[in-house]
Amino acid sequence: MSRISLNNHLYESGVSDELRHLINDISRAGKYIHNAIRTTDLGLAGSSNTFGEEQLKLDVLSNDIVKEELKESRLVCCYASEEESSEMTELLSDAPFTVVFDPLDGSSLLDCNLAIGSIFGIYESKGKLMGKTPRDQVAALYLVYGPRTILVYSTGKGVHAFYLNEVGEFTLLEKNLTMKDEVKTYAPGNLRAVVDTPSYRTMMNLWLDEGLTLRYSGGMVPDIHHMLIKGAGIFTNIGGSKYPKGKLRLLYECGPFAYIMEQAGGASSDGTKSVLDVEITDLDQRTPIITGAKKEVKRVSKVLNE
Ligand code: AFP
Repeated sequence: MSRISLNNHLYESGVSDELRHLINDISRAGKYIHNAIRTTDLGLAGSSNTFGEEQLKLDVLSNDIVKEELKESRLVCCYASEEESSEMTELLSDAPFTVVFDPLDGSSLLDCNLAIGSIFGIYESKGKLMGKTPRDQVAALYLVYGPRTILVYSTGKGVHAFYLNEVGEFTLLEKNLTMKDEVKTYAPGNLRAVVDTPSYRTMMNLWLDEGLTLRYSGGMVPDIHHMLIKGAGIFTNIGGSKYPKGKLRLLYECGPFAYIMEQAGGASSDGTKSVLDVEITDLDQRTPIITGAKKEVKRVSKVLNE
């Protein structure tokens, strides 16, 4: 039998039992979210998140689903969610992990039926994240909900992808996703910043002149997943006047993806250093991000700093 389940892959990779159980529990949340996307109406919930953004019923439901699984796991001391208040919530004080997550990233793309995702970062620190960096994560994973639902995880031993099969099990799709030092596609986020950030316009013009192909959906999860599957590409979301540090959050979006991208042999940068080395000072903090093929991340950082 050639089928390899997520649980078996974690086990065979020597991941600790506790972390394996937690990742399995998070993957179960992903299955419920997968189902909710297909069955819940797309209306507004009548509430807004920490950032004042209106929440869809699905944003609220996905958040509840994740919280439920984290609680049931009895392995999570504390969590912080992009959909909740700017404080950590304690679940079980002596449990080993802290989980940060964006339960439904890209939900503004839902009504157009584009791919969206969930993002998770796992820390061992019991709730104290201030002063730490995303390099302290012990695992990161994401789920992309597209024509297929795919889960990608890393526990620091490579990056591995699983698809949700017809009987509801995550089954190995590809192990050791690897970034080549090659850039055929670019995914330039927060592009409105070219208006007042001339160096970003310079970078865009370079890509246009070099004949690169645009691959940008507006969903961080599918846009970065595209690069990891193709093993090439560059993704940016950098600052301008509307979002001085770019649009994306360190804890919930950039940190987990930086961990996964660097594990796949790619790079991440906030313009000067790896996103994995950006100090966490606030749960809501944003950071510029340049991530993808190593050499290109270096070149983009240089152009943006000129
Ligand atoms: P929504 O969750 O509001 O749809 O935003 C998605 C997102 O946070 C991220 O997934 C994208 O990479 C980014 O926004 C797109 O940003 P720009 O609109 O600035 O390109």
